[in-house]
Amino acid sequence: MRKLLVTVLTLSLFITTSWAQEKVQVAPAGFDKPRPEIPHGKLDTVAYTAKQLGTIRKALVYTPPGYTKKKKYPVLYLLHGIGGDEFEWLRNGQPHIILDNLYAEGKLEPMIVVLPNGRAMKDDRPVGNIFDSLKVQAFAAFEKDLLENLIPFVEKSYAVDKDRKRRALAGLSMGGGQSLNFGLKNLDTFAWVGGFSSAPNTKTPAELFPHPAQDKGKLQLLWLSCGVEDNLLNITQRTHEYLEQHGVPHVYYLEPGGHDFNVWKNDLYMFSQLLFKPGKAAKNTK
Ligand code: FER
Repeated sequence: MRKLLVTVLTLSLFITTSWAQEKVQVAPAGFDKPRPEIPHGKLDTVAYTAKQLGTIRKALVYTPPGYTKKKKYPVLYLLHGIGGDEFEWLRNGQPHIILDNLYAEGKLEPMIVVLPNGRAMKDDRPVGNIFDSLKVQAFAAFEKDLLENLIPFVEKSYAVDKDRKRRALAGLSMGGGQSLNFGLKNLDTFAWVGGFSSAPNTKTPAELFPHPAQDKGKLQLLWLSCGVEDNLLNITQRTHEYLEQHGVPHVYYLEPGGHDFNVWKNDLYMFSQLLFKPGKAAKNTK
C-alpha cells in the first residue's frame, strides 16, 4: 500500500510537472461549445428487442453531418457509467457538439456513434442504489445484449460497415470496464477498444488479455486513459503495466483531473481523432 501510494504520488507529480510544461496535450478551449454556423449531425432515439430480457430497450444514435445511406460507416459504441443510462453522455458530455466541431475541422473519420443503456435488466433506469449487486451484474449481462441484439439492430437500421476493423467499443468508468472486458474478449467483433477511467468491474489484466503473444496484433487501437486525481487510477495503471510487460501496443494517456466529465469529454476529443485511422492510431501507440 505504501509502495503504491509512493508510486501514485510520484506519478502524479511527474504528470503535473509535465502538464505544466504542456507535454500532456488536452483539448483546446471551446472544443465543447456549440457552433451554430457549422453542419450538425443528427440524434435519433432507437428501440430494439432484448431477447434475453423480453423487453424493448432504448439507445441514442448520432449520425455524422452529411450522413448518407450511399456510404458504409464505421460505428463507435460509447458506454456510460454506474449512475448513468443512454442519456448520460448526451447530458453531461455533449458528444454531438464535440464531434460536430471536430468534423467542421476535418479531424474525424465519419462514423456513427451509438449511446446504449449498459444496464441490461428489466428496469434499466439508474434509480435506487446504483451499486446494488443486481444492477452491477446487469452491466456484465450487457455483453450478450450488445453482441446479440443491439449490434445486429444497428447494422440493419443504418448504413454500417460490418468489418471488425470498423467497429469500436469505448466507455467511461463502468462503461470503460465493460469496454475492456467485452472488447478484448471479442476481438472478432471489435478492433478498436477504449477504457476511460475504467472502474472496478474491469477484469484483472491477465483475465482481460490472457494470450498477449497471440492476440497483440489484433487491435487497431487499445486506449487506456485516466485523470491523475482519480481514485480508480490503479485499475488503468495495472492494465497498462501488464500490457507493457507483454509488449502489447496501446495508448496510455494520463491527464489532469479526477473522475468526471471534464476528463471524459477530453478523452472523447482525443480518442475519436484516432478512430478508424489505422496509420494515425499506430503512430500514437507504444
Ligand atoms: C466501485 C467504484 C466505482 C464500483 C464501480 C464504480 C462496481 C463505478 C463508477 C462509475 O461508473 O462512475 O467500487 O464497483
